Amino acid sequence: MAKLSGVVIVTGAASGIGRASALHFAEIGATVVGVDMQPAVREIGDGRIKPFVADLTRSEDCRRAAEFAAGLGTVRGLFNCAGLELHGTVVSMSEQDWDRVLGINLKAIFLLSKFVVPLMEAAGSGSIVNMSSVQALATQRDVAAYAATKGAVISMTRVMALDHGEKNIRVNAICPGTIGTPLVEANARHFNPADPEAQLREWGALHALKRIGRPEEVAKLAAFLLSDDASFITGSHHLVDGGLLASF
Ligand code: BMA
Repeated sequence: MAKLSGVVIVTGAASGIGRASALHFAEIGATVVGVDMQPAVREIGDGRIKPFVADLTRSEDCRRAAEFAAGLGTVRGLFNCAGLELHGTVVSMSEQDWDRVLGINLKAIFLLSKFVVPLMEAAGSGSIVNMSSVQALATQRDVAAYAATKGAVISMTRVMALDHGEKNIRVNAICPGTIGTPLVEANARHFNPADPEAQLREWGALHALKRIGRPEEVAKLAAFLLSDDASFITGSHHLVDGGLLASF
Protein backbone atom coordinates (compact mmCIF):
# COMPACT_ATOMS: atom_id res chain seq x y z
CA MET A 1 0.00 0.00 0.00
CA ALA A 2 1.19 3.52 -0.78
CA LYS A 3 2.55 5.63 2.07
CA LEU A 4 2.23 9.39 2.42
CA SER A 5 4.13 11.90 4.53
CA GLY A 6 3.91 15.61 5.22
CA VAL A 7 0.78 17.69 4.73
CA VAL A 8 -1.75 16.71 2.07
CA ILE A 9 -4.67 19.00 1.23
CA VAL A 10 -7.95 17.40 0.12
CA THR A 11 -10.77 19.56 -1.21
CA GLY A 12 -14.38 18.44 -1.04
CA ALA A 13 -13.44 16.52 2.09
CA ALA A 14 -16.87 16.67 3.74
CA SER A 15 -18.39 13.94 1.60
CA GLY A 16 -17.98 11.30 -1.09
CA ILE A 17 -14.59 10.63 -2.64
CA GLY A 18 -13.02 13.63 -0.86
CA ARG A 19 -14.07 12.32 2.54
CA ALA A 20 -12.91 8.76 1.84
CA SER A 21 -9.62 10.11 0.52
CA ALA A 22 -9.00 12.35 3.53
CA LEU A 23 -9.55 9.39 5.88
CA HIS A 24 -7.40 7.04 3.78
CA PHE A 25 -4.53 9.53 3.43
CA ALA A 26 -4.52 10.05 7.22
CA GLU A 27 -4.45 6.29 7.68
CA ILE A 28 -1.33 5.93 5.50
CA GLY A 29 0.68 8.66 7.17
CA ALA A 30 -0.30 12.12 5.92
CA THR A 31 -1.29 15.13 7.98
CA VAL A 32 -4.52 15.85 6.14
CA VAL A 33 -6.12 19.26 5.71
CA GLY A 34 -9.75 18.70 4.71
CA VAL A 35 -11.14 21.73 2.89
CA ASP A 36 -14.84 22.10 2.19
CA MET A 37 -17.56 24.70 1.93
CA GLN A 38 -19.70 22.53 4.22
CA PRO A 39 -18.98 23.02 7.94
CA ALA A 40 -19.67 19.24 8.21
CA VAL A 41 -16.00 18.83 7.28
CA ARG A 42 -15.31 19.60 10.96
CA GLU A 43 -17.02 16.35 11.98
CA ILE A 44 -15.00 13.85 9.92
CA GLY A 45 -12.22 11.67 11.24
CA ASP A 46 -12.51 12.34 15.02
CA GLY A 47 -9.72 14.91 14.99
CA ARG A 48 -7.55 13.00 12.51
CA ILE A 49 -8.40 15.51 9.76
CA LYS A 50 -7.58 19.20 10.13
CA PRO A 51 -10.70 20.94 8.82
CA PHE A 52 -10.73 24.21 6.91
CA VAL A 53 -14.04 25.71 5.78
CA ALA A 54 -13.60 27.71 2.59
CA ASP A 55 -15.27 28.80 -0.62
CA LEU A 56 -12.67 27.66 -3.14
CA THR A 57 -14.02 29.94 -5.84
CA ARG A 58 -12.64 32.87 -3.81
CA SER A 59 -8.97 33.66 -4.13
CA GLU A 60 -8.68 34.90 -0.56
CA ASP A 61 -10.13 31.67 0.86
CA CYS A 62 -7.66 29.63 -1.21
CA ARG A 63 -4.75 31.74 0.00
CA ARG A 64 -5.84 31.22 3.61
CA ALA A 65 -6.32 27.47 3.11
CA ALA A 66 -2.77 27.17 1.72
CA GLU A 67 -1.41 29.27 4.58
CA PHE A 68 -3.22 27.08 7.14
CA ALA A 69 -1.74 23.94 5.54
CA ALA A 70 1.77 25.41 5.47
CA GLY A 71 1.45 26.17 9.18
CA LEU A 72 1.09 22.42 9.87
CA GLY A 73 4.26 21.27 8.08
CA THR A 74 5.68 20.65 4.62
CA VAL A 75 2.92 20.59 2.03
CA ARG A 76 3.63 17.59 -0.22
CA GLY A 77 0.25 16.79 -1.74
CA LEU A 78 -2.90 18.38 -3.08
CA PHE A 79 -6.01 16.48 -4.15
CA ASN A 80 -8.32 18.89 -5.99
CA CYS A 81 -11.39 16.73 -5.48
CA ALA A 82 -14.27 19.18 -4.83
CA GLY A 83 -16.90 18.95 -7.53
CA LEU A 84 -20.40 20.01 -8.47
CA GLU A 85 -22.69 18.47 -11.08
CA LEU A 86 -25.72 20.51 -12.09
CA HIS A 87 -27.91 19.44 -14.97
CA GLY A 88 -28.92 21.09 -18.19
CA THR A 89 -28.14 21.47 -21.87
CA VAL A 90 -26.55 24.62 -23.25
CA VAL A 91 -30.12 25.77 -23.89
CA SER A 92 -31.76 24.88 -20.59
CA MET A 93 -28.94 25.61 -18.16
CA SER A 94 -28.92 29.04 -16.52
CA GLU A 95 -25.82 31.20 -16.80
CA GLN A 96 -25.62 31.17 -13.01
CA ASP A 97 -25.52 27.35 -12.85
CA TRP A 98 -22.90 27.26 -15.64
CA ASP A 99 -20.73 29.66 -13.64
CA ARG A 100 -21.17 27.67 -10.40
CA VAL A 101 -20.07 24.41 -12.05
CA LEU A 102 -17.08 26.04 -13.74
CA GLY A 103 -16.24 27.81 -10.48
CA ILE A 104 -15.99 24.67 -8.34
CA ASN A 105 -14.78 22.16 -10.93
CA LEU A 106 -12.22 24.34 -12.69
CA LYS A 107 -11.52 27.76 -11.22
CA ALA A 108 -11.00 26.32 -7.73
CA ILE A 109 -8.18 24.13 -9.09
CA PHE A 110 -6.56 27.20 -10.60
CA LEU A 111 -6.92 29.31 -7.46
CA LEU A 112 -5.79 26.76 -4.90
CA SER A 113 -2.89 25.56 -7.05
CA LYS A 114 -1.78 29.18 -7.41
CA PHE A 115 -1.04 29.23 -3.68
CA VAL A 116 0.00 25.60 -3.15
CA VAL A 117 2.49 25.15 -6.03
CA PRO A 118 4.89 27.78 -4.60
CA LEU A 119 4.88 25.88 -1.27
CA MET A 120 5.82 22.68 -3.11
CA GLU A 121 8.51 24.51 -5.09
CA ALA A 122 9.99 25.74 -1.84
CA ALA A 123 9.88 22.20 -0.42
CA GLY A 124 11.63 20.79 -3.53
CA SER A 125 8.84 18.40 -4.59
CA GLY A 126 5.12 17.82 -4.62
CA SER A 127 2.29 15.92 -6.20
CA ILE A 128 -1.11 17.16 -7.32
CA VAL A 129 -4.11 15.06 -8.32
CA ASN A 130 -6.99 16.75 -10.12
CA MET A 131 -10.46 15.24 -10.21
CA SER A 132 -11.70 14.65 -13.74
CA SER A 133 -14.26 11.98 -14.69
CA VAL A 134 -15.02 9.42 -17.36
CA GLN A 135 -17.31 12.22 -18.52
CA ALA A 136 -14.20 13.93 -19.93
CA LEU A 137 -13.88 11.11 -22.46
CA ALA A 138 -17.44 9.91 -23.07
CA THR A 139 -20.56 11.41 -21.65
CA GLN A 140 -24.33 11.41 -21.25
CA ARG A 141 -27.09 13.93 -21.93
CA ASP A 142 -27.87 16.97 -19.82
CA VAL A 143 -24.44 17.61 -18.28
CA ALA A 144 -23.09 20.34 -20.60
CA ALA A 145 -21.19 22.31 -17.97
CA TYR A 146 -19.95 19.30 -16.00
CA ALA A 147 -18.62 17.44 -19.05
CA ALA A 148 -16.94 20.63 -20.29
CA THR A 149 -15.13 21.10 -16.99
CA LYS A 150 -14.01 17.49 -16.73
CA GLY A 151 -12.45 17.62 -20.22
CA ALA A 152 -10.77 20.88 -19.29
CA VAL A 153 -9.32 19.33 -16.12
CA ILE A 154 -7.38 16.82 -18.25
CA SER A 155 -5.96 19.61 -20.45
CA MET A 156 -5.14 21.72 -17.41
CA THR A 157 -3.40 18.75 -15.79
CA ARG A 158 -1.09 18.39 -18.81
CA VAL A 159 -0.07 22.03 -18.84
CA MET A 160 0.44 22.10 -15.06
CA ALA A 161 2.70 19.03 -15.36
CA LEU A 162 4.78 20.78 -18.04
CA ASP A 163 4.92 24.08 -16.19
CA HIS A 164 6.04 22.65 -12.84
CA GLY A 165 7.85 19.40 -13.74
CA GLU A 166 11.26 21.05 -13.54
CA LYS A 167 10.58 21.77 -9.89
CA ASN A 168 9.81 18.09 -9.31
CA ILE A 169 6.08 18.65 -9.00
CA ARG A 170 3.96 15.93 -10.58
CA VAL A 171 0.38 16.57 -11.72
CA ASN A 172 -2.11 13.88 -12.71
CA ALA A 173 -5.84 13.61 -13.25
CA ILE A 174 -8.13 10.76 -12.31
CA CYS A 175 -11.30 9.70 -14.10
CA PRO A 176 -13.69 7.70 -11.91
CA GLY A 177 -16.67 5.84 -13.33
CA THR A 178 -19.91 5.79 -11.35
CA ILE A 179 -19.05 5.85 -7.65
CA GLY A 180 -21.49 5.62 -4.73
CA THR A 181 -21.38 9.21 -3.50
CA PRO A 182 -23.95 11.92 -2.67
CA LEU A 183 -23.17 13.51 -6.07
CA VAL A 184 -24.06 10.33 -7.94
CA GLU A 185 -27.12 9.70 -5.74
CA ALA A 186 -28.35 13.21 -6.66
CA ASN A 187 -27.76 12.37 -10.33
CA ALA A 188 -29.74 9.17 -9.99
CA ARG A 189 -32.64 11.19 -8.53
CA HIS A 190 -32.39 13.60 -11.48
CA PHE A 191 -32.48 10.90 -14.15
CA ASN A 192 -35.02 8.64 -12.41
CA PRO A 193 -36.92 10.58 -9.73
CA ALA A 194 -39.38 7.69 -9.24
CA ASP A 195 -36.71 5.04 -8.59
CA PRO A 196 -33.16 6.34 -8.07
CA GLU A 197 -32.05 2.92 -6.80
CA ALA A 198 -33.02 1.37 -10.15
CA GLN A 199 -31.00 4.08 -11.89
CA LEU A 200 -27.94 3.21 -9.80
CA ARG A 201 -28.36 -0.50 -10.63
CA GLU A 202 -28.68 0.37 -14.33
CA TRP A 203 -25.48 2.45 -14.21
CA GLY A 204 -23.72 -0.32 -12.29
CA ALA A 205 -24.61 -2.82 -15.02
CA LEU A 206 -22.80 -0.67 -17.61
CA HIS A 207 -19.47 -1.34 -15.89
CA ALA A 208 -17.51 -4.50 -16.77
CA LEU A 209 -17.49 -5.33 -13.05
CA LYS A 210 -21.31 -5.01 -12.97
CA ARG A 211 -21.44 -2.62 -10.05
CA ILE A 212 -20.77 0.99 -9.19
CA GLY A 213 -17.52 1.76 -7.36
CA ARG A 214 -16.82 2.69 -3.76
CA PRO A 215 -15.22 6.03 -2.79
CA GLU A 216 -12.36 4.11 -1.10
CA GLU A 217 -11.47 2.51 -4.44
CA VAL A 218 -10.85 5.95 -5.91
CA ALA A 219 -9.02 7.16 -2.79
CA LYS A 220 -6.44 4.41 -3.26
CA LEU A 221 -5.60 5.52 -6.80
CA ALA A 222 -5.29 9.13 -5.63
CA ALA A 223 -3.03 8.01 -2.77
CA PHE A 224 -0.79 6.08 -5.16
CA LEU A 225 -0.44 9.08 -7.49
CA LEU A 226 0.31 11.38 -4.56
CA SER A 227 2.91 9.00 -3.15
CA ASP A 228 6.55 8.49 -4.13
CA ASP A 229 5.56 5.12 -5.64
CA ALA A 230 4.34 7.17 -8.63
CA SER A 231 7.63 9.09 -8.95
CA PHE A 232 7.77 8.88 -12.79
CA ILE A 233 4.06 9.43 -13.46
CA THR A 234 2.95 12.92 -14.46
CA GLY A 235 0.84 14.79 -17.01
CA SER A 236 -1.59 11.94 -17.58
CA HIS A 237 -5.10 10.89 -16.70
CA HIS A 238 -5.92 7.59 -15.03
CA LEU A 239 -9.19 5.66 -15.19
CA VAL A 240 -10.71 4.06 -12.12
CA ASP A 241 -13.97 3.07 -13.78
CA GLY A 242 -14.63 -0.64 -13.29
CA GLY A 243 -14.36 -1.09 -17.06
CA LEU A 244 -17.10 1.44 -17.92
CA LEU A 245 -15.20 2.92 -20.85
CA ALA A 246 -14.10 -0.48 -22.14
CA SER A 247 -17.49 -0.84 -23.80
CA PHE A 248 -19.47 1.07 -26.47
C1 BMA B 1 -19.49 10.93 -13.06
C2 BMA B 1 -20.82 11.47 -12.65
C3 BMA B 1 -21.70 10.34 -12.34
C4 BMA B 1 -21.77 9.38 -13.47
C5 BMA B 1 -20.40 8.99 -13.91
C6 BMA B 1 -20.43 8.09 -15.12
O1 BMA B 1 -18.61 11.97 -13.31
O2 BMA B 1 -21.38 12.24 -13.68
O3 BMA B 1 -22.98 10.81 -12.05
O4 BMA B 1 -22.44 8.22 -13.05
O5 BMA B 1 -19.65 10.12 -14.17
O6 BMA B 1 -21.17 8.64 -16.17
